[in-house]
Amino acid sequence: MSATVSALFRIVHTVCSHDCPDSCAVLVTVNEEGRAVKVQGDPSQPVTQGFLCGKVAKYLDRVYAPGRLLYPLKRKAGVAKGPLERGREHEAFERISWDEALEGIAGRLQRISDEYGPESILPYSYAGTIGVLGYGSMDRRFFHRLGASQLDRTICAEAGGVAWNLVYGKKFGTPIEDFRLSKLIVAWGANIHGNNIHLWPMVEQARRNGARLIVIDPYRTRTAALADWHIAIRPGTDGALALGLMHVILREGLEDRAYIDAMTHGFDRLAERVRDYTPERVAAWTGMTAAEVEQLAREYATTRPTALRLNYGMQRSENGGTAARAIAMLPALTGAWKHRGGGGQLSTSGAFPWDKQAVERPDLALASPLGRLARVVNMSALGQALTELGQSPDAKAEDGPAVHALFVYNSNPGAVAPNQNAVRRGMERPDLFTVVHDLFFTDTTDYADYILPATTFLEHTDIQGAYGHYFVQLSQQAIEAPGEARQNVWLFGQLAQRMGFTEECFRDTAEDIIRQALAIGADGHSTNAGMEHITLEDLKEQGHIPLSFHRDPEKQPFLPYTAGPFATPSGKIEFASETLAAQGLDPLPGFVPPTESRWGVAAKRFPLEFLSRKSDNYMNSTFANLDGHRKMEARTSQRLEMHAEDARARGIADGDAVRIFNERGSLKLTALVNGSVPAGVVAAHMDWAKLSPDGANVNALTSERLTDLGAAATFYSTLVEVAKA
Ligand SMILES: Nc1nc2c(c(=O)[nH]1)N[C@H]1C(S)=C(S)[C@@H](COP(=O)(O)OP(=O)(O)OC[C@H]3O[C@@H](n4cnc5c(=O)[nH]c(N)nc54)[C@H](O)[C@@H]3O)O[C@H]1N2
Ligand SMILES: Nc1nc2c(c(=O)[nH]1)N[C@H]1C(S)=C(S)[C@@H](COP(=O)(O)OP(=O)(O)OC[C@H]3O[C@@H](n4cnc5c(=O)[nH]c(N)nc54)[C@H](O)[C@@H]3O)O[C@H]1N2
Ligand code: SF4
Ligand SMILES: [Mo]
Repeated sequence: MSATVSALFRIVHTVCSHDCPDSCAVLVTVNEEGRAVKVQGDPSQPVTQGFLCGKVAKYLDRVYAPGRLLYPLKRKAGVAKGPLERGREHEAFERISWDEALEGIAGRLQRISDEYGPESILPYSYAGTIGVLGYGSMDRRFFHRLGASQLDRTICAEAGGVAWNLVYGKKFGTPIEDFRLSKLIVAWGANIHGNNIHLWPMVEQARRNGARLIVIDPYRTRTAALADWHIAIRPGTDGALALGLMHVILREGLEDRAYIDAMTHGFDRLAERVRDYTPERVAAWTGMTAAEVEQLAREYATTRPTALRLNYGMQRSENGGTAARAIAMLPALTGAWKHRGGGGQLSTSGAFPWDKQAVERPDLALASPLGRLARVVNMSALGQALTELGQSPDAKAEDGPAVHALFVYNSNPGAVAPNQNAVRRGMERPDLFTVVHDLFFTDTTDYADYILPATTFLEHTDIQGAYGHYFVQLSQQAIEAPGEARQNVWLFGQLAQRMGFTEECFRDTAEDIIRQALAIGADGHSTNAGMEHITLEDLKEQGHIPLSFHRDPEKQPFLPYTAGPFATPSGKIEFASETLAAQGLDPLPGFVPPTESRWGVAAKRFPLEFLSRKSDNYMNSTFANLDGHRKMEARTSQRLEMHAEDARARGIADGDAVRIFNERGSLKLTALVNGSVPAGVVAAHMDWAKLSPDGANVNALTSERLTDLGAAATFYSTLVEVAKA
């Protein structure tokens, strides 16, 4: 909707496209000169409830930031790739026209494809925008048709996602609005205040009605500090705790037999397995007492309704997949799903069945020089992909060619990818052709041959679901893009045409692709399951429309996983997985401590467990370049949070300069002894490498080791040592 408020102002419905479960409905006020003058949360959207987080409340600082990239840029001849001083990046580049940029890039990609095969081109992208179009549409079509390597997007949620789907088949969860009805909320590896702020009013309302909040997080977040019980569990031991809770629940007969019999598969084997996980053993791993494990189990199993907010924090460990899988089984064991306000939420993304085939067109791979879908490269091992893959003399033929072109968009791997030093060695290769599409100079653009200017969600049209709620939302363009900034859809459509791809789909507009994503039928309604009541016209009018099962929650509350069959092989909720067994893996959850943990061999040299956490006032690396956001983050920015005992043992006092290091890298930070971490654990927040004292950020220390399920990144399984600098 673009309602006219007065002759002078328009209000436009947009959606915050940052990688956040809340996907807020944002109203943008635009003045008669076409300038956005205000952003506010839509009061009519039941999750947004009229407010935005601190990061996006200041969004016009980003939209109108003086540093916005406005024109295509090309690296000047003879300027080597590598870190550039902030504010002087433009000196390494020259301004060119879009025409020159598109010609130059298309020509080079063609030559690389001809010489090394199209799989030597690696697109690298993640969730700079989670709009359906921005996240993966024309770009996918382009890279499929080109025959470029496919990117396995594992950097965030794959371990937990695969785990959840092994148990339940599809990612649904307790509606966020229903958490207000809970009597016990367990935030498990979920930083609600920092990362999921729109859940907080629901938590507060539940607590006013007598609910308790338990937070399981090694770090004392603001959410943890406000909880009734903060369990500062040791990193990477959540799987053990979940198995211990099951042990107590079954020992004391607190499970829901009727639910288990009707809905689940493999219960007897699970029951046998958890017999080994006594509270005493679990206490030794987790750092809790046996009595605490028992207390948590009893409270969890006897309170109705009980909801888990399981977020992605606890699955960024080597054993994070199995941990998430074990935790996901808890509400199935106690039948918590049966009660409104009970159950749990990891993600709601499974509820949005966009027509991905139409949007991404994987069939175009058949028209590529390969004639098939290309190889898959794991984004969580980018360092290896750029420095090793296909490069050693004894590289295996089936690995495919070395990477010769890297096309980055929606992502800042120079800051967010693990094992930063390897990533940089790769991106420094003079023979690697690198294109970056972004809104600012970043840690990654310092390595680019071409930089292309991108748009904010105020400047383009997109459609969005959410991974934390059940609303379909249309984001309408509110203002003109500044300079020559262009939307992802436009960029990849243009490039396709320059490459001579004649398929009609490369001429689709954003609105065409929105219709395809909704699979609009002859009568104007979506034909996607759960979206049949939705038309594009209604979306334009209303901005947000709930999925069908969530239209009238008071009369017809949505209770996930209360009616089968489920989308698992057995049609039941799976405690035991034959899928895993067929892969030679343990069909049941079990606990193995991470190799990079206090139990691992490397702990002799690097005895501290390192949490390289997100910043509450940035979005991963986004916003870290803005002064206002930096000010909000000042308290913990460039600090290493330590326990007093660990500091004392190393002769370190609060405020001292320290060096933190392991075999992969090192950085300088300032010690902050503030009670936020237990002994044996240190923590620091992610910032831009180029804005950090010695030009590296926390990912100089993290590894490319992958999780047990989902082949995802293991940011929170990292060992380090710290010394006074
Ligand atoms: N402000 C802000 N909001 C964000 C983001 C941001 O960067 N800033 N990022 C967005 C993105 S990309 C995502 S994926 C979501 C993620 O949101 P969350 O899932 O909440 O992810 P994290 O912040 O990685 O981790 C949550 C908590 O898990 C804790 N943790 C670490 N290791 C362990 C462990 O072994 N066990 C347990 N129990 N807890 C552990 C961390 O200390 C952290 O406080 O947030 C999104 N929202
Ligand atoms: N140590 C450590 N590392 C982590 C994490 C952690 O907790 N600790 N978290 C991990 C997680 S969960 C995630 S999801 C990843 C996130 O990694 P990324 O997805 O790379 O996230 P951002 O750092 O936000 O970078 C997104 C970039 O996309 C750009 N962008 C925004 N909108 C658009 C657009 O429309 N078009 C284009 N072309 N660009 C756009 C932004 O300006 C920004 O530079 O980081 C991971 N890295
Ligand atoms: S980052 Fe999250 S909380 Fe903030 S405005 Fe966007 S969707 Fe809402
Ligand atoms: Mo993420």
